[in-house]
Amino acid sequence: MTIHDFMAKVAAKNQGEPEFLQAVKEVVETVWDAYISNPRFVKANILERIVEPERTIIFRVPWMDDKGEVHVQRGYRVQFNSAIGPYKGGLRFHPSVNLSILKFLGFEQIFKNSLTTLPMGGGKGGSDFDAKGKSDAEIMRFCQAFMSELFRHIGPNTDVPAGDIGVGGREIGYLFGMYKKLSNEFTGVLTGKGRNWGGSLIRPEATGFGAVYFAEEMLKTQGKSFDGLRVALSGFGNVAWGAAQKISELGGKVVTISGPDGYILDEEGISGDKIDYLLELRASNNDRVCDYADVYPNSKFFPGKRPWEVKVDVAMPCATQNELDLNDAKALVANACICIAEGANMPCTPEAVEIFINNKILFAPGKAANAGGVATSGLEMTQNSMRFGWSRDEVDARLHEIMKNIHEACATNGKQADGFVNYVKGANIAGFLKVANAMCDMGVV
Ligand code: NDP
Ligand code: 2IT
Repeated sequence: MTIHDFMAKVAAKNQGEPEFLQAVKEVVETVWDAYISNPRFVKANILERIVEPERTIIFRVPWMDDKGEVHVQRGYRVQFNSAIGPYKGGLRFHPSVNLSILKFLGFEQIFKNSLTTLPMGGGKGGSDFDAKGKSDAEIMRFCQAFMSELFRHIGPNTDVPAGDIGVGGREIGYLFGMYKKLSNEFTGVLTGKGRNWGGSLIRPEATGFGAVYFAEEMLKTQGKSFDGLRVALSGFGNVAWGAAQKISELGGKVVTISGPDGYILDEEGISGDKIDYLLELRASNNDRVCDYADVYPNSKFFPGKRPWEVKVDVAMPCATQNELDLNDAKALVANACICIAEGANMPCTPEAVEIFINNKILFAPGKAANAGGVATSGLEMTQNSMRFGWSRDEVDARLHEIMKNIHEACATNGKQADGFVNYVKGANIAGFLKVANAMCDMGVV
């Protein structure tokens, strides 16, 4: 069997799922040698088993809007792999959600969760619900309707969902409330919970903080730090917010954020109260970033454009998949950008990644760089099991340590003969080996 034959078989079985095939191809190409040279893996047919979700649940979600009109969305939960722990991964509510996107996210989650060293399998779910323009009551009713089916498929030792695009603290509250009512149990079945009802300190900031900690480790390998560097962020959601905080704290200057409508360039730096304003912008359910320029008139809005044309030292895409393409990558390289760390999941296209690696630029894939979010979800699960809560500093110190360890695992498995670290290869191999060995240990199930 060659990589080509293997991918042809996967493509034939998963037609009309481009994002899923994109994610599988990257993993298969980078782990192939480690796989094929291990007779135990090959005998157990691990690679073909690992690209097939253990279970996929698709369900109808009917809900009523404020005018009394009834709408129907589609709900999903892809329970991808439970070899090293209960399924774990976020819920995404966005009109673009389909099976391909959730399978790509669930597949990536297997390796990401493995890298955290915590006992969590991989899963992802969500719905094609569009929160834009919806009232709080409509969002509550939708979350309740979604959970009225999902609750029978999840549990603290079975599957533990969390947030992702369109699902933040407010939605987790409504989802948890409905789960608690239906199951008659107060349990750690979701993460990203509010602080007063089982949540962990630092979880809201964790993905952004973790991505910056990871980038900091990469910069250190070149004797550099964030101090004095210019940074481009995309998105203006949870991940971008956390990253902006930590970058400012470390002395870096965030000069861009973006939305589906274009990007903001703020040469004075996005720090202090401007970071708090991001929360307001996000909570407005307005789907646009341009309002920032009205509030901070010294900044400039570039409609329909992406921030990657701005000259920066570090770029951190924190919005969505495939938001940084070949031309964007070429522009960053031409502007002497030294480090790209993916806060979002798969934001760089394969062609963009190839440009970064060929130019020997520090490039961190999402499954390594953004693993701090799910790692802190894992820490939330630990605290729920202990019926105890750690302090902010304790959680932050554990998160920091986990990100340093993931960086180390990537460096060990991805170092080339010339010393350059291919973090894509390193992350995929390190994440894969643990899950593959666990699957072998458990027999053909
Ligand atoms: P949020 O919903 O909080 O924010 C998403 C942000 O991206 C919003 O500002 C959104 O704007 C913007 N956005 C959406 N589509 C586009 C687009 N086409 N161009 C530019 N901006 C866009 O989600 P998160 O911050 O939680 O998630 C962002 C990314 O990080 C996703 O890829 C997610 O999978 C990943 N991630 C999230 C983790 C978490 O813990 N939350 C953990 C690890 C990864 P708008 O709402 O206006 O569309
Ligand atoms: O993509 C991700 O890792 C997340 N959205 C967070 C998942 C989680 O379970 O905290």
